[in-house]
Amino acid sequence: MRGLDSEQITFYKDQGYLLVEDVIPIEDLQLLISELNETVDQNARKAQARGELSELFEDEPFERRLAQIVESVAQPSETSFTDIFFEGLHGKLKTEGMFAVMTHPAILAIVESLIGPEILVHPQFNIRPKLPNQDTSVVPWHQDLGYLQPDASETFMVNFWIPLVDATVENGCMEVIAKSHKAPLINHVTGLGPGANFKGIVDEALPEGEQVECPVPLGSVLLIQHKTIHRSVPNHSDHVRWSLDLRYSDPRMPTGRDRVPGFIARSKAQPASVANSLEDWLKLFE
Ligand SMILES: O=C(O)CCC(=O)C(=O)O
Repeated sequence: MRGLDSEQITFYKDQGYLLVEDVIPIEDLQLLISELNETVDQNARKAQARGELSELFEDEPFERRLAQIVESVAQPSETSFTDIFFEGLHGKLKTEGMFAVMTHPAILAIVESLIGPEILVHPQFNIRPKLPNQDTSVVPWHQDLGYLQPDASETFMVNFWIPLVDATVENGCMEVIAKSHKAPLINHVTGLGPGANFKGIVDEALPEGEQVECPVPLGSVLLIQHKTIHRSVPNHSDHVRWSLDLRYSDPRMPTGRDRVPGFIARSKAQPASVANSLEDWLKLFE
């Protein structure tokens, strides 16, 4: 598997972001997508059994079904990730499909070309269903380091943003401020974003720099760094913008999440430390 070429590495280090096209064959995302489909179905059936949902929308495709279900019972602005429809569909999902994407050889090759052969899958990761016109999934300007302990300041992180449907400006893709990874950590305040539910950077504190919208086709990935200032824009489409955000770092460096383990995905120095399966990963939490 090839990693990044020297031109891509130079761009990423200089600009703080990089779109890499055609990284993951779409069939390699299917296990995760099938698991999510299955969970959407189970949640809908549970809600129906409780009398909270009248229609299951079984014929709707992956990118539309959850939106149709939720819209049939609530205004998008009223929905929250604590609702039954989102159980097992956001945050730190630990499944075979998630493990397969996190350890995908094409992803690890990109990471290795940036930080070498000692690779930790960082404990901070998310799966995100961003529904149409849903305030609480619109993420305001922030640096990922603003969500970590400051001891991770000097850790070089390779942060992947991976869509599970084509991500467009209309359905709420990411936006970055070019070269903002060269800024220090900026003060993050709570209560930002249209749902007032995220920590982030107020407009007055943003550094100057080009604000770049980053549509990402399915199979491609967006890379950023832990100080790159970024946000996601609202979803004005009729479907869910599903995505994952994953981070990778050198296992010898602080993660900024010292109470939660990551797992080693590759190691030349200590091959026996590698988590080779979902079970190996889950054992770290016992
Ligand atoms: O997916 C989104 O909407 C936001 C993702 C994000 O902010 C992140 O990966 O840090």
